[in-house]
Amino acid sequence: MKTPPTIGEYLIEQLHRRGVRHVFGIPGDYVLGFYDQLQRSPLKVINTCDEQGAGFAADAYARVRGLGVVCVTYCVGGLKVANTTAGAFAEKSPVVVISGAPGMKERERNPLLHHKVREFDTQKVVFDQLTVASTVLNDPQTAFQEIDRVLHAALRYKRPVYIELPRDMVNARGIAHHRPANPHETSDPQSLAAALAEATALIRAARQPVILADLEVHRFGLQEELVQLVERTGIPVAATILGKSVISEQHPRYLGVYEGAMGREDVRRYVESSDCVLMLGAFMTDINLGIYTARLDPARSICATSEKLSLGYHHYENVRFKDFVCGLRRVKWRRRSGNSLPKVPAPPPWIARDGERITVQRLFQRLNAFLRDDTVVVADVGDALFAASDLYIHRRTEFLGAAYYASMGFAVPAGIGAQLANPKLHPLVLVGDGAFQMTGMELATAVRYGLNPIVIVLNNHGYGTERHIQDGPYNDVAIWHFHRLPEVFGAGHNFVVETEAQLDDALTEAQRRTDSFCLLEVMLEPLDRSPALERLARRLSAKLRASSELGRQHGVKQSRLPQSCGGAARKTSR
Ligand SMILES: Cc1ncc(C[n+]2csc(CCOP(=O)(O)OP(=O)(O)O)c2C)c(N)n1
Ligand SMILES: [Mg+2]
Repeated sequence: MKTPPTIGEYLIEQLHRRGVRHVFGIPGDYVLGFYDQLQRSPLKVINTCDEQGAGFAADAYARVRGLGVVCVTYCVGGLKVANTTAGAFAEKSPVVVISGAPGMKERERNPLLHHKVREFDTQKVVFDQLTVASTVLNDPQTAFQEIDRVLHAALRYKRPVYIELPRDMVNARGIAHHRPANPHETSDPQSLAAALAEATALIRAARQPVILADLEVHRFGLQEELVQLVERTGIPVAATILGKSVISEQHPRYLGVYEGAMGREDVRRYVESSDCVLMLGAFMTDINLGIYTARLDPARSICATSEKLSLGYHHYENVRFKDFVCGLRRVKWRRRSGNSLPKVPAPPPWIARDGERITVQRLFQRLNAFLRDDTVVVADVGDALFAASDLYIHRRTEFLGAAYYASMGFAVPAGIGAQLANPKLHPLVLVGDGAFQMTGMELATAVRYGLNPIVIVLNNHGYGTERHIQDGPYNDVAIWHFHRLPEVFGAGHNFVVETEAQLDDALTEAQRRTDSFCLLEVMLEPLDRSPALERLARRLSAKLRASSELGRQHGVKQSRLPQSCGGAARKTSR
């Protein structure tokens, strides 16, 4: 009889089968046994500086490759990836969190073992809230089945899962002759047929249908289906900021990013005057809806996601998102010819103006010309993200940003995850000085594993986004000497950019120096901002004023709101 694999070996085998080749994390004594198995496996361990870096990298890896893994020790490591797992949950990214834990034998009589918080299951209880499925592999009889169940849930729902591996179970053997489950869920055929018939009739009868494509089109790998649907029907397509790049932004039927009143006015007018908005995989977050300025009438919308399908006020049960999209694509359409579509404005030609100081707007105009087919743009929270919404992405799936959960610190580690997930991609990381201070040390990880991201630090001396909503000295950050980082990390290149000409030179150099990371520190005025951030800040501060007004009416004392930019923020770093 063939000896069954150990629990750790089976887990590795199943991850590998699902396309995983890298595992991000930091070991600890509760997970060292499993790290030893990883070391002897075809999966490569990527040691980051901090667990949060590993979590963000695994998230980006999952977005690019379909599944990502972060592996940490009990509580001290696990709880550090609670934030990144929350982000992966909120933005639908299938990340497997593997955590070591005290052995089952060690737990008898409830001793106070190191790293324990309250109960042995405290960490599991936390992750129950942040994942779609979780398990503690505490029984060799059920471990393989549990691994199958949890990994299936990650891929089915495109959300994170949690696997706790007690250290005395890593080398325990599971049951013999286990056959990995391969559940294949299908739509209810009648429900699917009825939904497709109704949707087809609605779209055919519509005067000006439009597709609004969002994040799930990307997560479920339906980009090609979307392109075909657009081409066969001739229906124009807009994307949300979360779904940016699900279709090439140079496609002739592409309208641009729709973000209610925050986006381009011609796109807004076109989408909102449509009598049939086909929302595919849409995630109706406040930012996607332009801080609730979007005016989309549910009565005239078809809304399909992995969780629900509604046509106007009709709801259909048991229809898989993928089957609905593929079904629509297969319908025999008469192609509409579009005459008066809003046109994505071509990036203005860029010529450096002599002696002119660089601004956010000019920086992004220049970056438009810098993007290539193999670029993956990774944007951190802050103006890096807002300004990037106006970039023109060439192919599909090359824009990664935490545009809903919006945790700072995403971009530098995510650039690492994206490049390892697909080595053909060259990351262009856009990050504010504040966000860089959170996870920028992961550039050391890029150096260690031979990666070469181009990192643009938007140095506006503080939390610029917040200055435009409500300012005070709490929005200043400590001054860093970014140009010394290559010295600290023992590799990489640094460029200080103060003028338009320096930006040109630095980008040309960065394209040549591909042996390691290139860091461009772009010196900006503290109150400079992109047109997109200007629109957003206006909305957010109005909202903030409205809620403090409400608070005052309820007798809550209002704090003083300093309007100016904090003094220290005006100093430059050199
Ligand atoms: C982890 C985390 N902490 C705090 C915030 C709140 N926040 C949103 S934007 C922002 C400022 C970002 O500063 P920076 O990275 O320098 O970018 P900038 O706004 O200056 O472009 C802060 C603090 C957040 N989104 N995430
Ligand atoms: Mg900043």
